[in-house]
Amino acid sequence: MHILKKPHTLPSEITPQAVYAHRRNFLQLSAGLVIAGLLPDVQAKLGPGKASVFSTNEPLTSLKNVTSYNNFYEFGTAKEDPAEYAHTLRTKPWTVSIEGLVKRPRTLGMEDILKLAPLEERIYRLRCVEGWSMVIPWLGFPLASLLRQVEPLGSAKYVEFITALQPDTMPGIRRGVLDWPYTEGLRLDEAMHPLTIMAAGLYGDILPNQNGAPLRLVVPWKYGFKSGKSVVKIRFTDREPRTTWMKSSPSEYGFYSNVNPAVGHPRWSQANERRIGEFFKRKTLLFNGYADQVAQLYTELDLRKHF
Ligand SMILES: Nc1nc2c(c(=O)[nH]1)N[C@H]1C(S)=C(S)[C@@H](COP(=O)(O)O)O[C@H]1N2
Ligand SMILES: [Mo]
Repeated sequence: MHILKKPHTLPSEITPQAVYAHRRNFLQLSAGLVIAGLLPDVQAKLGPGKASVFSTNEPLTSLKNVTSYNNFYEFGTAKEDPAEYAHTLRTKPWTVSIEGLVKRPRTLGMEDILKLAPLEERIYRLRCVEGWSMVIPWLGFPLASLLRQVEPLGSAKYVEFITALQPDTMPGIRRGVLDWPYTEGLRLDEAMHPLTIMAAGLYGDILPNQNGAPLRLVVPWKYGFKSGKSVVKIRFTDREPRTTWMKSSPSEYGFYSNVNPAVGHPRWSQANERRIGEFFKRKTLLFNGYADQVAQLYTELDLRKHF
């Protein structure tokens, strides 16, 4: 297991704004999740001030921007399309099948999944391959808690994520922009890393459809497209899965897709990024600023070759 070297946010470092945001989140969380009937006891599990050691203390991107500037191509390719069209996505009932190279394949309902591990707030940077970024307060749990349910076999080396395909609710899939359903993949050690979470909420409430309801992957050190939305199937494999973006353009999108300012996209630089809501660009950080936690996963990899 890879242990964090130092906490990113100590309680003493939390800015007044973050404290405010956190209290407000807590209130929304209690209300939102109780109303949704998802986790009546969530209040006992997440108290105010219990910021995760995995969280950044940078200012949050506004809820408005987080929920109205999205990539979810199933609902269209324009940033405002998901907020406009994703309300039709059917999220109840929802099951996630976990299969492939495992001892005990299982299909779990959303209610069972939420009982596996307490939801905690993780404030993560999200860096899109297009050159913008956000800071999002997710509510989630480690993907490892879910993967352990099925007892992976020793031969399992990778995990593939398959997301929802609802032709009648998704206007975007009728256009041939990508090969549907949208799929992604991780190496098993990346999938088991404590930074990798499944998010069921953000800003203290259940996940808005446009952000990948009811359950989406979040891998903060990789470009945003690795974080598949509305996941329905997880498959353990012994071979590197071919992902949607690799099929669409292998020279532009590699399997690893680690955020790397030194390796440009063939058509644009990845050296800088614009934080949504800010005017000036900032420098992009290696592994999106999570190098202390994840660089050790890649010591044997040439990151220029395995981009
Ligand atoms: N199923 C699905 N998941 C997806 C995408 C998509 O088009 N379809 N877009 C990805 C991209 S490119 C990004 S940047 C993030 C955006 O997540 P957000 O809208 O919640 O910020 O979702 C990722 N997950
Ligand atoms: Mo993205």
